[in-house]
Amino acid sequence: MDSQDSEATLGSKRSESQEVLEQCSRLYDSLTSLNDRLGGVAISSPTDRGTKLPYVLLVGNHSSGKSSFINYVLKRNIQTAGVAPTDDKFTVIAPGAEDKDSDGPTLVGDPDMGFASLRRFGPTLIHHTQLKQRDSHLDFMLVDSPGMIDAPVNLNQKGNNVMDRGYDFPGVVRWLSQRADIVMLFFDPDKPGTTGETMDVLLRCLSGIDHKLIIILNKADQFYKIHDFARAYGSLCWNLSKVIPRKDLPPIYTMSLPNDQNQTSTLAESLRDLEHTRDEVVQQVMQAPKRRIDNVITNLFDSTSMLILYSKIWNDVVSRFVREWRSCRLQEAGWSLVGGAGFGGLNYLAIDPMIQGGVFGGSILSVGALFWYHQTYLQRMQDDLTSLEALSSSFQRTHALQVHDGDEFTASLYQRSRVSLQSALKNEFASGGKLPTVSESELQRLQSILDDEIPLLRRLANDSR
Ligand SMILES: Nc1nc2c(ncn2[C@@H]2O[C@H](COP(=O)(O)OP(=O)(O)OP(=O)(O)O)[C@@H](O)[C@H]2O)c(=O)[nH]1
Ligand SMILES: [Mg+2]
Repeated sequence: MDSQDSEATLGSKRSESQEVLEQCSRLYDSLTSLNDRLGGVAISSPTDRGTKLPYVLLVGNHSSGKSSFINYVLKRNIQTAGVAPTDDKFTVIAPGAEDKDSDGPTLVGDPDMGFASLRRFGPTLIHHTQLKQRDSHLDFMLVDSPGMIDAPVNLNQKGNNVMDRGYDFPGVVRWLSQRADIVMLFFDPDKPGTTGETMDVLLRCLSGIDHKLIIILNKADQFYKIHDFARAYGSLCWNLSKVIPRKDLPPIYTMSLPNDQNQTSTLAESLRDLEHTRDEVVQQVMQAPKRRIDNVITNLFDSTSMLILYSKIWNDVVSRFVREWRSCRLQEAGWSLVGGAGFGGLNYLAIDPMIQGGVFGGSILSVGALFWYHQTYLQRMQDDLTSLEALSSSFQRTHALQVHDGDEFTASLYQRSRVSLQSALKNEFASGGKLPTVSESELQRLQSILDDEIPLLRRLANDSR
């Protein structure tokens, strides 16, 4: 194949990938009106659907080699590397026509970049972010982060670590890792998972994203004896196993970056092996744009599944409430009818007007009292139906098969959604308006996105590689 042919094939593959991404975006948009009807919190808003370009996030201990890795991949000295804690900023390194540095407010203020919703973490964070545009061969971004330090973790009442850095560092890492296409977690021989902040971040921020996690034990050239390596590796596995509760840990890449000290190791022969691993890691990082397609499709699958689960529980709660509400209103109408008929009968029989008045007043009072009683009862019913225990019963009723089969994905969707579902239902009840529900045809439409359209998109995405 000559170069023109290969360029044409590459171009057509790119446009196929673009088509898959656009189709995902259209399908996602089609979910938003239903999401809005159900309180707007089941899936993330379309204005916060991630960055325009794919990106790789680097997190880990200070001095573990994050910035050096970026310089190595980009073959340029972009980030400052040093032995003491060096970076105190989140740096987005993006490809651009020319070299240009911008500050945090510029980065966050640019709606095209996709970092706008970082604003919620406050001005201190914004002033600890920056953008470096560099003329590079990459078609994705790299996000360098401040190294984690061994300060005691300081939690506020909501459980957020706010005081050490002046902003919620784990919250920011969670925000960035949820939207990232690859998350690289760096450790080094000195601190193989023993830094308090690293464990805190791992535990609270990186759970559920292990599919895009690349764990790296860097600076392996610093092991002078095989025992040192065994001890550090064992300690890292042990620490990780506490926060990634799976039988099969994600792979750990042991590598080293070119460095003045490389040659001093007595394990110098093994360094060639470490170089292979380093190349393998770089290869993985280069896959970020392809991972973006997978992540976008996975996100669409996840959001559609979430909306189906949300809708089914929502319908269950609303229908139970509406049933009770109808029965109350029927009873009130029945009593009004009986009162009206009694009054009419007395009137027809020309009974003493005093008695008629008494019957009329009595029936109005009793219907009023019944109405008041029902309102209190319905209010209690709303509280009961939206308690977490009742929502759990609704979940078990509406997803009996999945619960029976021990479907962990559905269980995790429920775990993630129950608190937001609870507050959305409470708000809806409090608004006092007509309670919305999801029709059978809307549910079928969602199911067909899961069963037909997403598998098709996955096939298209595979073909475009
Ligand atoms: N021996 C050795 N040194 C390395 C390796 N990778 C990085 N270094 C050195 O380790 C020091 C810290 O590297 P950085 O890249 O600044 O580490 P960092 O993770 O960005 O650190 P912070 O920005 O403080 O979080 C520098 O002096 C690097 O030259 C490696 O594989 N082997
Ligand atoms: Mg750094």
